[in-house]
Amino acid sequence: MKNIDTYTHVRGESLYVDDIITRHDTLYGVVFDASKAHAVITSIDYSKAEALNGVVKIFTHQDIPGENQIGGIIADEPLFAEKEVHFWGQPIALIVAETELIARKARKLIEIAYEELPVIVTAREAKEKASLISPPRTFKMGDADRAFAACDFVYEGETFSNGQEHLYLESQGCYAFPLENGAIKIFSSTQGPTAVQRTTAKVLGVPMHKIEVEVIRLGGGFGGKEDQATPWSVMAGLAVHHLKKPVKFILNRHDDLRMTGKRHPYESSYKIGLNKDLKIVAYEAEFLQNAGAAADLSTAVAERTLFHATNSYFVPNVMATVYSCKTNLPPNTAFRGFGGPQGMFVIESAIAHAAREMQVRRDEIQQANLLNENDEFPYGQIARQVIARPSWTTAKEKFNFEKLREGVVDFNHKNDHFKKGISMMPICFGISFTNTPMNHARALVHIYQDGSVGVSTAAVEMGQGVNTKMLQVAQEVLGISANKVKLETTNTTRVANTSPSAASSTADLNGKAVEMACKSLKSRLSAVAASLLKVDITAISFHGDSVYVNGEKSGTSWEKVVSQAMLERVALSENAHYATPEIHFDKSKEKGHPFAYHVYGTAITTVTIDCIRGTYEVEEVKMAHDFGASMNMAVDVGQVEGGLAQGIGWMTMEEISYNKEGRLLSNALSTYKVPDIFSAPKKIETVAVATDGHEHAIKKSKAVGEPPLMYAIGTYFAIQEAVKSFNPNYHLKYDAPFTPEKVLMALYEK
Ligand code: LUZ
Ligand code: MOS
Repeated sequence: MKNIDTYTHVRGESLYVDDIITRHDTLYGVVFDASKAHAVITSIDYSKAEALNGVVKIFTHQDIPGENQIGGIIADEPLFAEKEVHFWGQPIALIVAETELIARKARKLIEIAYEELPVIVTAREAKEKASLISPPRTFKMGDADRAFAACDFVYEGETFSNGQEHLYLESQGCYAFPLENGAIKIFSSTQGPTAVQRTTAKVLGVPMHKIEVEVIRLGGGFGGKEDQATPWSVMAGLAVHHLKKPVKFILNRHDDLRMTGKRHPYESSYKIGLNKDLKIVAYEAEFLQNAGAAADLSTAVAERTLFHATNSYFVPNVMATVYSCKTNLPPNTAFRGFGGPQGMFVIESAIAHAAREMQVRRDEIQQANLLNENDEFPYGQIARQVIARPSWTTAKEKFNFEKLREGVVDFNHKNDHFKKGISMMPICFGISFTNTPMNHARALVHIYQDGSVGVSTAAVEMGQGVNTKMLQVAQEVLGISANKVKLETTNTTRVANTSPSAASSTADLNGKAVEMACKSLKSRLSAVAASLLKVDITAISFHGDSVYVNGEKSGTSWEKVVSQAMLERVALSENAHYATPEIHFDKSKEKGHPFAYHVYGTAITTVTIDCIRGTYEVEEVKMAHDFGASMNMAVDVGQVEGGLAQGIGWMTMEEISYNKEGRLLSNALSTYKVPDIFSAPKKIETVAVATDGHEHAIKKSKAVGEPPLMYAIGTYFAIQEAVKSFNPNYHLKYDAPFTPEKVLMALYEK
């Protein structure tokens, strides 16, 4: 089935926040933000800005009736700075004016003076100064120290992976307007409607029922709107609360780039111990996460780094520690993979290091250590229905890895100025929010009296196709055609207390709830049909808008049964709640069973570098992916290819840069390069690994949002292979992104 949004997307008719028809008296907001990364505010003078014709009011922390606090996990983040600022771009005030242009002009008229404080930009510096968001955490299995002592080979090294800008096409924004009796409705571009509702209520000091949040769809989220869509909506809510007028507030790209957090940069170190048989016996890693100036989701991201520290490998002795380091950058946040990619990059680096020293191929070490059934993860979960080896073998055989590799070797013999590199990259990603209490969702399904159906869930459509999957679930359970089902907007008054659409879990959690609601409705309608047709209820089924009796089509339609149900006063609405079974985690022991299941896969990447220029092309990426029993290959392959492209950006070209004063230098698309059609692989091939899927996945169709991003880690090592074959003196570095500039330096390194 095609994504149900394709028709309105290509016609430009899909609605986003900025497309909502505005009321005639709508006002516009612009943020006034800090122009120092760490400083005491010694004075602010708003008088000139306030005097500008068309400026309605400038809101600061003094206008907050409730709490000036928006921290989700740790209460360490004010909505508006009070006496001090902690990052460049930190909101200080919201200017509300008759037009956005006037508000922008007013911003330039605000006079502020600072007394500067020392700025911390890197995680290492923060750790040295004991500037931490929370105490470090360690996952431990076996006895790494003892194991290292007995290893044939032990290597140590350091790695860096940079942050990444989400660059959702639709920047952050909202439209808020007053309802009656002090209630406020906010249209928000958020992955987390409940977070917006809860935080707005807290800041305004009103009950949550006064705040209604509605999400039509997002022009991309990628984690950047899991937590960081909230402040803008809260600010608009605050203005509506005081002014009793609608306020529209959409960040322009410059403001968005400067003020919002990104993927966390990580400075890490590793120690890997192997035996002659290539088995990894011990692994130790220390991750320094650059959290920025407030916690945001950093502690959860850090936790996922530990969960994925050993990627798709079984290592019997592990010690992995993560520090969430507090720096003076915008608070870094969720980004597709959520700390997992950062963790996996480190063990892949350690393997590359070991392979070079031991004079074996990377893939030989990788293959020797892939997870097997019943292996234990360092966090205590026993690996079941493991697809690590099947995906590896499928990739190797289907894509004829040995032949590809020989082709690369042959090419490199024959060419001096171009070199090729090839890599294998297995992935293993845990599905569920690592925070067990978040793994639940609800659905509200109405069957209208004409037989058409409306489905509301907590799922936010952000281009990933979740609405299409929800529609498929409803349609298949009820046995009706797709055009009878409509996916409603995501709204906190219809589906309350939602977890954000995140963690690759949205289709599973919400799909299971839709399935439960539709099953209940179907059983009620089956009873109606049975009495209508005077047969036993067990004989009834629904297919293609018709009632079937013992598998034979009857003359009775779906519509007829629904209208009969109305006459008999049978409830045609159902609300269902789903919570993932089995999962648990004990943070005091750092052991448990946090994931419903894991998603596996293996990618083969080939690159060609131009050894005169340092430029390169990703020739082809071939992936054997564990879709389970995919319910929609078009949507799922779209996620695989999109995730891969986004990961390639992170690994090769996207270079976030802050100066020593904590000012973002890569603050526009002229200074921050994202992948375009020319940097995408020339050829992408995806095959499904033959598996049955998992019962905790919706219709056994496994989660697909985040895992494929990590295939792109293979690109880094393919480039590294190519560099090595040109320059045998190149000393391996693990410093992502591997930009053409760094490639050039590596090619001519002595
Ligand atoms: N968000 C979150 C996530 O709150 N918890 C998670 O475990 C997670 N994982 C991936 C992406 N977003
Ligand atoms: Mo996410 S990184 O699943 O919001």
